[in-house]
Amino acid sequence: DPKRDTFLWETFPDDFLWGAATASYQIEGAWDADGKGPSIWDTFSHEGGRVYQNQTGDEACSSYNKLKRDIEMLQELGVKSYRFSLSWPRILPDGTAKSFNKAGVNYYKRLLDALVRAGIEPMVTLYHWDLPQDLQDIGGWENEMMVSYFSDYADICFREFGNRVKLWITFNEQIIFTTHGYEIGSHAPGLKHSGYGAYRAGHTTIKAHAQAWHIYDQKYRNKQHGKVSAVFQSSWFEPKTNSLGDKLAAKRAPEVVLGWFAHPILVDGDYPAVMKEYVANASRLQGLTTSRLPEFTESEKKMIAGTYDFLGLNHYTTTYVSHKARAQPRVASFDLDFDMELSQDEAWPKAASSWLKVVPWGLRRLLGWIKENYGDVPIYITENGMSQSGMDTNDELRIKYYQSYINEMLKAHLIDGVNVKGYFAWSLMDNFEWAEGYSEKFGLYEVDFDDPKRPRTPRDSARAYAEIIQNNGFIHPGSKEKTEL
Ligand code: PNW
Repeated sequence: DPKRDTFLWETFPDDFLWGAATASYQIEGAWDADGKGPSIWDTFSHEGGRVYQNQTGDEACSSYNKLKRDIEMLQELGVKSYRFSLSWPRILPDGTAKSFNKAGVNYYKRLLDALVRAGIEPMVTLYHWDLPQDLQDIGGWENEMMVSYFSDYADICFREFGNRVKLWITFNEQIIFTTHGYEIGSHAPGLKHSGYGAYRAGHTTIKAHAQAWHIYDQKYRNKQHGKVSAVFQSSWFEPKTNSLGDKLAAKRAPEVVLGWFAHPILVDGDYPAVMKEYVANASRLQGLTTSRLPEFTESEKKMIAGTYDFLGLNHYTTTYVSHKARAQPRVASFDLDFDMELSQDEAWPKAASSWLKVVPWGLRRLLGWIKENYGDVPIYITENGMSQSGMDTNDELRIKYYQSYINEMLKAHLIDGVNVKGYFAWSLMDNFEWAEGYSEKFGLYEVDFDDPKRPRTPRDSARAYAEIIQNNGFIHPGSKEKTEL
């Protein structure tokens, strides 16, 4: 029983890629510097009433001006890789190729050069939620035209940065930015197109991802020898009770949550059968003659299937799933389409984010599920971490979180044979946590947002993570003494 397993004192393969992650809007600041255009997050946060205490990413961690210190922190941790994202409107202020902004491109070239000098391998995300505002003004991800705008942008990034980047991510967590941005409205662009917004926006992103992968494959792979994939977000889903209904609901959950975006790309170019079935049924119940979930054409399916070189996984927590008939005749909502209800256990230790409980064994089960359903695909855990609310560098629970989640990943690798290639802690430092502003802190480094200099201080967890990296896993204190003698 993985829930009761004891700690595994073992190490990872020598080439295991240890890293830390950030995202442009969450850390860079300099929101209008050197020709940068506005993104949907600039608009959304400036609007007021959208983000905790009306905070914005205008200055954030000032990473745009603190490149040296950020790299020094990565070196202190001893990571081999840094995952960061490019701000599309910094590179193309109006989103299109004709607005090419050399100053923005040069910032990322300076960052990449500094990483090369420090011997740190970049993993670069093209889209971590900061869409150029001008593209939202014509509909954003709900508009099919984004497929070609995103492809142009990806092409430019491969051309400008590809000599230094071997690991590319097209999209970070399509499920989060499409549901929160186009369905619930809690993230930019704040639209509440309930029941169809996320499906339409998601549909576009899948095609955009596939196009970008093909551009890399056809124009750059031979010269640059890199890998391209997407990052998927998924919790682990455990049945709330032993009832058949709950077990079936828990089986459905990863098929829908992870499979919505991973299944088309990794399996057959189409949505999972169970997803098509549930959305079609709920649509019918609502009186619609066509499913709210759009369909791919046969040629689109061919274009989408197999457009990955690895799988990126963001994982934070676990939820219980129970069966509940929720689809209703009058209300259309992604949340109600799958007849499941999510909850969490009061006994699980709490982070500062309401959705985040510490449940390490869920990671091992999720990795096993991925192997069972998608085969031996190389997996990078591209985000994992936990939040606290106040300023405090003494973060014992976060140390436990990292040690136990990483240990579960180690068990998945060594005992269950899951092909895990790397791990990135979220996050290198405290940053702008979207609608929660600066109130939820995920950093290995604490950032003082009241000080204009934005000083960074290592938390105890930074030292604990550095030790895991140094040992390449877990060396029993007893055996360590012996080897040092
Ligand atoms: C991710 N969930 O979002 C994002 O990639 C980061 O930018 C963000 O800062 C980080 O996780 C912490 O929130 C998530 O509900 C949002 O399980 C929600 C969930 C998971 C990840």
